[in-house]
Amino acid sequence: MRGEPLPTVSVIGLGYIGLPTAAIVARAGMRVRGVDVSQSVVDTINRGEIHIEEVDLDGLVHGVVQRGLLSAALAVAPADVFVIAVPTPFARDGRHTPDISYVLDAARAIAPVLKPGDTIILESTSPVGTTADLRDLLAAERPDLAMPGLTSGTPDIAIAYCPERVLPGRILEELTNNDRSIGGITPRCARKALAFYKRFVRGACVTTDAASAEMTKLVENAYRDVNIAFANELSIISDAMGLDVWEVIRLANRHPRVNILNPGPGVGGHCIAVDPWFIVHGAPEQSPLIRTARGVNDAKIHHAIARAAQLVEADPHARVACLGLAFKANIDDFRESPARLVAATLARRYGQRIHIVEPYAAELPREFDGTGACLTDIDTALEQCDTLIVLVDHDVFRSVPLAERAHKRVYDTRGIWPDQPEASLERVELRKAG
Ligand code: SAJ
Repeated sequence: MRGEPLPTVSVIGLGYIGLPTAAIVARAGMRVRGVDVSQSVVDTINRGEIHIEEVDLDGLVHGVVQRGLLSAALAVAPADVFVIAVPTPFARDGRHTPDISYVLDAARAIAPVLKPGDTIILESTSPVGTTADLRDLLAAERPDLAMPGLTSGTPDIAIAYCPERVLPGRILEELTNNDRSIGGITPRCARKALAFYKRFVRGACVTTDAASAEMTKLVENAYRDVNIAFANELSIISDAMGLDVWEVIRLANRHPRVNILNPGPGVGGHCIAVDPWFIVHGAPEQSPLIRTARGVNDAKIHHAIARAAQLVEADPHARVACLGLAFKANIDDFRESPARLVAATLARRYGQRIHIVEPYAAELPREFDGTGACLTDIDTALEQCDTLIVLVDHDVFRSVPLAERAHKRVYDTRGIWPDQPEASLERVELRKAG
């Protein structure tokens, strides 16, 4: 394999997964054409710059663009390997139905340039069966090419599913070092895709069939969602009982076979709060636990709003600092963030009393316009605010010493200050919301 000429690669979709993947493939020496529907994304990358925030990605992209290994374009061109990394959002039907139209659009764009020997790999998180749908679409568009699973002879094209499993903030490291599941429409397809990933992945690459690989990706995030739901439900129970959930979890986790995750203000991001629905949609009758976990995690956001509001109303003159808007610690991603939802709700209700601290934001998101809430820094907030609501466990918040917060009223949704004096914490049973 190593002796074979390097394949040319086309990565369709240059977002949080596609761009880092394109850059890492290019770093491994392969010539990569990235394709995106946005002219400004294409122009930015061709200047050697990036349009997303990710640790070390700027230097990597700059380097591979300068060396002529990575370029971006609006149109798909011939290549040996096509990697599809486009979004798979919900349809706008309010029923959490997966929308795979971007995947099928990408397949339609690739179809005219396909030639015998090419490999197509879908990386987008997808409902089970999507890789087969993609194959069927290509078969319809290119009846001249033998597609895998539809011919008794050797197919012209290999098609596989290989999900990413990287953590935002550690994408480059995890793209290289994580193990990968590679699911082929046929075993031969899986082997072709494996040969590609072996060129730049150091983790183990395990081959399987396409549907199992699709399900594996959904299961990983549903597993996490269910476990976070357990922690969030415990926090709501503990609030009702006047207990410190963090103390309960710390003690329970001393059991050798117990490892409870962390409660928070809800589950955010674009994966864990989304992917479980793809399972529920595929098997609605068989997935009560996964569906309920989604409900528990969504309900935790409203619980956090109710508790925070109770604290804000406890002293009508107090200035309140909401610490964090990001969907999790130490990143600048505010999309699908429970922290942002809690802070915006408080801003709408309590206006100028609300001060937002988010070191990763240059300005407040749109929904804060006209509320009177302001963006401030942690030093000013600690000087001026009497009430602190911790919504994100950014390191800069975690490191605030006790002396600077001991006399404040605190609602800590993330448990970052275990030494906060009992008297300063709101640990009362929630009034029944009207
Ligand atoms: N969260 C908690 N309590 C916890 C852990 C997380 O409330 O104990 C919350 C976070 O604050 C955040 C959300 O869950 O709001 C998700 O954060 P995360 O760091 O657990 O995961 P993501 O969404 O950044 O990335 C996940 C990862 N999946 C798993 O860990 C199983 C990542 O490996 C996937 O590649 C990614 O989804 C994806 O793209 O699917």
